[in-house]
Amino acid sequence: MYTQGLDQQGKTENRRDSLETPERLEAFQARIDAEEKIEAKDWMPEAYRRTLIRQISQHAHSEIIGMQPEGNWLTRAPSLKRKAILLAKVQDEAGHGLYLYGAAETLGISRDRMVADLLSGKAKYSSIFNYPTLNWADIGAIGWLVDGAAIMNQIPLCRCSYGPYARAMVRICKEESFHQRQGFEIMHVMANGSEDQKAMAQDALNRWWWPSLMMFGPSDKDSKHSAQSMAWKIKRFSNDELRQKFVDVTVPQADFLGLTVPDPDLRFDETSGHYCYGEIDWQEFHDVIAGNGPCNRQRMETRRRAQDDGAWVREAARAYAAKHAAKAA
Ligand code: FAQ
Repeated sequence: MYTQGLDQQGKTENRRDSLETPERLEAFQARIDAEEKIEAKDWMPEAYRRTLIRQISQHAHSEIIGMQPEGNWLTRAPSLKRKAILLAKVQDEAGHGLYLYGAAETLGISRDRMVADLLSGKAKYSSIFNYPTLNWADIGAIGWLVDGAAIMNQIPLCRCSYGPYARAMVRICKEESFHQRQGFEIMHVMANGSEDQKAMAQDALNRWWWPSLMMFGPSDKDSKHSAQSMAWKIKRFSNDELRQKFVDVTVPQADFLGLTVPDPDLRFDETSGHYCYGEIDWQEFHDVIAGNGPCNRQRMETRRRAQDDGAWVREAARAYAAKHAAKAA
């Protein structure tokens, strides 16, 4: 019996060895339980492969779409130094997208297919990048909160059971740490600046706090993929566990900055040693994921335009490759 796999062009091909017998599934789970890394050419259940393609490609798309909110401030950064740092950060995000597309390609899906799925709206990207960057402090808030949340979620992914994804995450996390520090430093400067600058920093925190908590995904009771992804050690912690870690780390940082977290229900619970926080607006989360956030349409239009504008580059690269292949033949 054969099942279908995706080849490099996104077409299907027969895979002789993909019969999912109970013995094979058991042996696969035993490797996972023994903390062995699964590599691209190893046998894996189809659902494991599909879960990874879904998560890694969504992650890659997030990095690429995630260049837009900060890219919005490249021409308006307040100094040459700030501009140079922001340029480097936005370029890092492009690099992360490319490593991640590369990691997903090892699972047998082509980059063209992933990009087509993003542009058609079939594939998701992180909800956070559908919010606007209205003032310079938003660049600080993105680094501090968005990259901070990304690190909290991504450090455990360095131990993901799938080798190519885990290895890509090691470098990505190092770069995200620099991003988080530069964002916190922007917030620190603004929070200690003039009254107007402090008000901008507070305004940015007010707008980015709740969307940052939403980055961790639905609460555990509503997370449809978590149980299986944790059994496969793709995810090491649940969405709520990571969200709680983020809140516990970030609230003292806001205190240090002299800023107020916009949550009247926030309080430290001595017994558990954790911060208790208010209810997330899950309706807003679902609206944004459904395409109705403040900037969804703009983000997709910009991405489609970039794809169209780059068509000549892809065409030239193909012609160049064909010319060299012909010469070599
Ligand atoms: N936005 O069952 P779960 C960054 C979807 S990179 C949109 O809990 P799962 C760097 C989820 O896909 C940020 N959709 O799913 C940067 C699923 O939909 P599906 C991205 C979301 O996969 C910084 C459904 O809801 N990071 O920030 C969101 O087990 C600054 C059910 O959810 C990653 O992608 C959301 N927030 O857990 C760049 C990390 N949350 O596919 C530029 C890797 C959930 O069934 C500037 N990904 N959904 O239609 C993960 O760790 C996981 O995929 C989760 C979701 C935790 C995001």
